Amino acid sequence: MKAIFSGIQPSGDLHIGNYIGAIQQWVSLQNQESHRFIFSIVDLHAITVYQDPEILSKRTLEVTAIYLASGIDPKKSIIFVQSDNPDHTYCAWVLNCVTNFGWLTRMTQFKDKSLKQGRANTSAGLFNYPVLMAADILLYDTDLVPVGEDQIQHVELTRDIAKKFNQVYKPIFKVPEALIDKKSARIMSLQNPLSKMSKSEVDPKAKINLTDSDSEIVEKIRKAVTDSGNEIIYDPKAKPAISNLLVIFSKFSGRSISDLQDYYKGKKYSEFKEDLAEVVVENIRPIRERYFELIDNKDYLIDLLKKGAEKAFEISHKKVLEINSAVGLGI
Ligand code: AQP
Repeated sequence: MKAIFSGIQPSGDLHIGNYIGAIQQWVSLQNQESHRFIFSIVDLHAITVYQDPEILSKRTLEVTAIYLASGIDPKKSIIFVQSDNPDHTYCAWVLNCVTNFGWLTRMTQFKDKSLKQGRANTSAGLFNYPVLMAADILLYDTDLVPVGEDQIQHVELTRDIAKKFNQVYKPIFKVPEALIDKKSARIMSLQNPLSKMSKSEVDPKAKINLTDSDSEIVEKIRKAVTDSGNEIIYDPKAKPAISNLLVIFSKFSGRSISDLQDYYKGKKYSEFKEDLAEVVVENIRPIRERYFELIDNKDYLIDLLKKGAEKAFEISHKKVLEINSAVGLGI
């Protein structure tokens, strides 16, 4: 049975970039009966940057409710909170010991985030975070990791770590691959199409959250920046803003980008944006409505997460015993 693992940090409100780049892919994969699906809420990753403790645990439940509201089915997938399974940090420590320091210094996400925060505010956890991600993936004999483009480098590092461990000790880790939908792997900010749509973005107009109301969505799309000229064509270099909106339109409508380009030939940006807003509103509304039902039912969510953590531990602990035996840990 092939295994698919992925996760999202409860570090802010989830947006349509997280949905299109990750969750939408997970939902479409989920019907393959030959696969095992494991989706985590990776709270230990979130604390690599300071999180308000009360808000963090609330957000963990919110992300769980978003997974379910978006169509992740707990009967088909294991859903659990990363910190509920101690095997992740244990395995991360062992993997740290086979990870070259130089590999981590090359991680672009670390470089970007530490530059933004300033070195003095940058934690060692942020530096080591890709090793914890490698542990998340390798503990479950994962074959495929469906992620957005910003995570490809971390999956590549996971492959390097697995190969190094297998070579130094015993070949116990499966070497996973990233699963990427190239066009939708990087949804950009609605206010700056050269920068990624991000949870930590401070300008609320730059991102559409999965819990935004209909009117908020319409307003954000109306105010989204466009490019010079008036043609609606997909050309990320010359027309980054319109290209981004075309990808979002395509992902929510199921229409191809070339079909959209043909349809909007000679039409105005305003008409295109109006139709885009309608499509996004129609797709987000059922997710938001289901989310608000679920988030009111905390006991159900907590129970589901506890059961998920037990199932995850059952799998991961077998791998921990293999690690111990390969490395010679314990007696
Ligand atoms: N803009 C995006 N376009 C496509 N995919 C995206 N993902 C994130 N942003 C986009 C994908 O969503 C999953 C969850 O990511 P994460 O929670 O591990 O953190 P991240 O990639 O750092 O996401 P954010 O939203 O940018 O959060 P902050 O601001 O907290 O750093 C991953 O599969 C990611 O690729």
